[in-house]
Amino acid sequence: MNNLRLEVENEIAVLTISRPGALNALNSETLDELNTVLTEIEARDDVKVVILTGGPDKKDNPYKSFVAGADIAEMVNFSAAEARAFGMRASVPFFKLMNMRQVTIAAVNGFALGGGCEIAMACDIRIAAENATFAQPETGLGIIPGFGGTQRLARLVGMGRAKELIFTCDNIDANEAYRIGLVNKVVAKEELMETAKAMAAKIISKGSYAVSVAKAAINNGYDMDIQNAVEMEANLFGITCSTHDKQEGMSAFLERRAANLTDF
Ligand code: CO8
Repeated sequence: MNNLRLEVENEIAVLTISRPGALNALNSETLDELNTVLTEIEARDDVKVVILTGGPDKKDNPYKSFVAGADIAEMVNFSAAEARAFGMRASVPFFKLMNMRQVTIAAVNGFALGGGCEIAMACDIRIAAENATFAQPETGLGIIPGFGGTQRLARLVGMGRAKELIFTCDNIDANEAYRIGLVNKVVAKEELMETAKAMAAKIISKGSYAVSVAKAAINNGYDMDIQNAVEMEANLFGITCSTHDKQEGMSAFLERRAANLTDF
């Protein structure tokens, strides 16, 4: 991989987008590498949580940029057909981040602009360093957010705030992103990775299969009517009741001992 680094430790995969000369902007090669590596990770039983972050810039500053958007130099001469294909090239790995059985956490270590904000929004959870900056600057470039931003931002922060951010291209800081519900947590930049890893470890300590089924229930039910969504939840609840972990988890509670949850 030219633009991604993968490190796996303690069932946590840290996936770092690394294009130091372009503040980790997403080009076609990076999107293809992302798709390949997420497909590989999804098949691994030794990875329960994926933390996505950005590598240092060319001056080796680790807190400059998460992802400064889609690669403008690549997009500048796109035809309509090429632009659509580029959008779909991102859509596939972004949906993997959203729907893969592993939990995905964006550790936002600086600029999360345009496609950078959009890839963070495709993750299950976002933790921001206090210096992080979020924006959807696309309309200022004469385009619209095309990696899911018009849809995921409205779902996360509500339609009014999403419209304001997309129409004005305003930058917002990490605390404002937290206030409007765009990020789950804001921490000192030096504590970003340890906070993300601590949250990952807490999630891994729960029933991993149950967590992945809960993720599917939340994702699948979100756009359904409440009646069908709750019925779908009941079906998935039934499936979790057929597992080793359910027997072990409930028995351990009744026997006043720690549970040994192993399903994934
Ligand atoms: N694409 C390509 N190169 C970039 C990008 C980018 N998005 N962002 C930064 N770079 C490059 C710069 O060109 C520069 O390269 P070089 O050193 O060779 O000149 C290098 O990274 C460093 O950047 P700066 O010198 O500009 O660094 P500053 O600290 O002065 O500024 C900023 C940092 C504010 C982040 C500035 O770089 C900036 O504004 N970047 C662009 C941000 C932006 O507009 N992002 C949105 C892009 S559009 C998008 O993401 C659309 C997504 C959906 C596409 C759907 C297609 C179908």
